[in-house]
Formats: sequence, C-alpha cells, structure tokens
Amino acid sequence: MHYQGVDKVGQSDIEPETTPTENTTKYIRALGYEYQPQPNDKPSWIPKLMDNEKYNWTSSELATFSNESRAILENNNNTAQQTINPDNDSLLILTPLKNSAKYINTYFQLLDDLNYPRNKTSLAFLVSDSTDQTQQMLIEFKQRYQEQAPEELRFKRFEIYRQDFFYSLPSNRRHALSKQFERRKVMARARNYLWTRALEDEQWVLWIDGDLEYYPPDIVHDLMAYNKDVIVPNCLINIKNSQGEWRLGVYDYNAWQETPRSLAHIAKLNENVFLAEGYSKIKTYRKHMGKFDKNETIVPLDGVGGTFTLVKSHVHRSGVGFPAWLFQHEVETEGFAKLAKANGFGVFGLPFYNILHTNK
Ligand SMILES: Nc1nc2c(ncn2[C@@H]2O[C@H](COP(=O)(O)OP(=O)(O)OP(=O)(O)O)[C@@H](O)[C@H]2O)c(=O)[nH]1
Ligand SMILES: [Mg+2]
Repeated sequence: MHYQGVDKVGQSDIEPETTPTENTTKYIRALGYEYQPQPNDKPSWIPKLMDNEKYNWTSSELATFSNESRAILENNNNTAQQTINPDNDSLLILTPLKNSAKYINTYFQLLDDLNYPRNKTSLAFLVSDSTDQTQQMLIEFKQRYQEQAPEELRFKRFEIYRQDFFYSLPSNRRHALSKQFERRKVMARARNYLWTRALEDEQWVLWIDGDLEYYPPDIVHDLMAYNKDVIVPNCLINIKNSQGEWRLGVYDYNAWQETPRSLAHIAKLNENVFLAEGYSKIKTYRKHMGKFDKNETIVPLDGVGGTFTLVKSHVHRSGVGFPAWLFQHEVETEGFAKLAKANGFGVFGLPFYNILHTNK
C-alpha cells in the first residue's frame, strides 16, 4: 500500500467523535434575531489581516485574470450548449462556514457583483463550531443585503442555520494528512445538513466556499450554459515561490480525472483506504484539472472540490449528497462526484475558467 497514512486514518489515528448532547443537535436552528446589530451599516469588527502576507489584487489585474478565461470561453462558444436561458431558472447558493469572519466581507462583495438575477437567487448558510464573529456578521449582512435593501436588490431567500459538530482542529493542523479523513467527514455532514435543510424548488444549487478571493461576475451564466449535472471551474491560488515572487498555482487538488494508471492502482487497494489528494506522500496517479491543456474547454471529471461547484438540483434530489463514509476511497466532495457518476450523472470541469481561493 502506498499511502502509509491510510491505516492510521482508518484505524488507530482517529480520535473518537464527540457525542453531541441531545438538546444541541436535535434540530438545525434557523437563526433569528437574538443578535442586535450595530447602528452603523458596516460591521464594526472587520477583522484585521493576520500577519502572513496577502496579495492585494488591483481591479485591473482581476479584470485581466477574468478576461483570460473569457477569451477562451468566447472562442469556443460552440462547446457550451447554450440550450437554456439560465435567467428563467432559480438558484440556491449554499455555503458552509466555520470561523470565517475574516472572509465574509469579500464573500459578500463577490456575491454583490454576481449578475445572476437576485430575485431568482436564494442564499443559505450553515455555521458550525465557530469561535469568531462568523454568525454575528452573517446576521448583520442579512439585515444589510436583505431586510434593509431596496426590494429589487433582495435575494429570494436568505437563510442562516446553525449546527455544531463539536469538532475542533487547530487551524495550523487542518491540512495535516492524518487529520483529513475526520476533517472531511465533518465537512460532508455539514454540507448534507445544509442542502437537505435549505433546498426548496430551485433548479440549481451552487456550492461556494466562504474563503474565495475572486470569481467573475458572469460565472453563473457561464457555467449554466454548459447545462451539466455537475460543473466546476479551475480554482487557483496566488502564492509566493521560493524566490519571493507571487505566482498563480493550482489550489483545488480535489478536481481530477481517473487515469488507467490510477484505476489500476485503486484496484489493488483495500476498500478501507482513503485517498487524499494533494499530498506528495500519496501517489494517486490521477490527472488534476490544473494539468489539462487550457484549450480543452470542458473535461469529464471523477472528483471535484467544493470551492465553486454548480449542481443541477435533481442530482441532490435523487439522493446524491456528500458521503461522510468512504465511497470508492473518497469522502465529501470527491465522494459526491463519485456517487453522482455511479448514479449516472455527468461531472465536468473547465480547466481554462479560473477562480481564486484566498491565500490567507
Ligand atoms: N458549517 C461548517 N462549515 C465548515 C466546516 N469546516 C469547514 N467549513 C467551511 O467549508 C468551506 C471549506 O472549508 P475550508 O476549510 O476552506 O477547506 P479547504 O479550502 O479545503 O481548506 P483551507 O481553505 O485551506 O482551510 C469553508 O467555507 C469553511 O468555512 C464545518 O465543520 N462546518
Ligand atoms: Mg478554503
């Protein structure tokens, strides 16, 4: 077995899940008005940037970033089916949040710029186990973007739910390999609690992580035009290389395609093996979305991440959620992709269409 961490994760290294007390998990609380907002219209606790460096994008750099994707999109218009008029549909944007206060301003700025019709867009958030101001800030943003906004700017719905899983992990340990299986299982549960609670009659579900730095305002139309069951853009990150220069690199290693070699490798694995991506210790032999030629405008995928994932609601309604158990060696979003494919749905990625994850 190549992945030495597997036995650890599957057996001895797992800390027992805390058993939640009955009265805190009996239901997901829809949050109400217990929080009193500040009188000024900006949150007074906009978090200070942490010590590590953050790249400050200028608007012209972001426009260039976005135009590069758009140029390829427009050159390849025939690839997108353009069979639907997305604005006739309705969209539910789902975002799980944990200790996300420092990202929430950017989250809402990006949402504000999104040009999908507001009255066809609903928002739902699930907050878990947060020790910062995430929940209070969300409530304040709800007041600003919904209750105090002019009617034509309001979203169709704006729901905030709270469900704790009593799982904590120091943020500097959250990418430790030995923690991925349990961390991703909790995230799977959070996503399932959210979509099963929030989905009403919308045709599309869009999963957006709370910590994105940028996505283009047209992205919802652009992705919907492909008319796929599940579709993801390519999520990048701006980081400093060893020479101290800022460089764009792949962030979302969860978007990948199986290869003959990866399938042969999987065939030899014990069924209890969890295959985490993006760890040099683990050889998976898959083709990550970042490795596709940018001229390949759309590629079938076998794994996706959740940073920005557009799903036709019928996929979820058919019972396809985020496995919090191993399904074909995966959990959470990659497990979702595998489960979707096993149920006959199509899962795709756009290697040329870039969005940005925060580098903080
Ligand atoms: N409700 C809820 N949301 C969570 C939980 N864990 C993570 N999230 C949120 O899920 C989304 C994805 O989690 P991230 O921690 O960003 O995962 P990641 O992108 O793989 O890793 P980093 O961004 O590098 O930490 C974010 O919006 C998080 O705030 C959880 O236990 N409950
Ligand atoms: Mg993230």
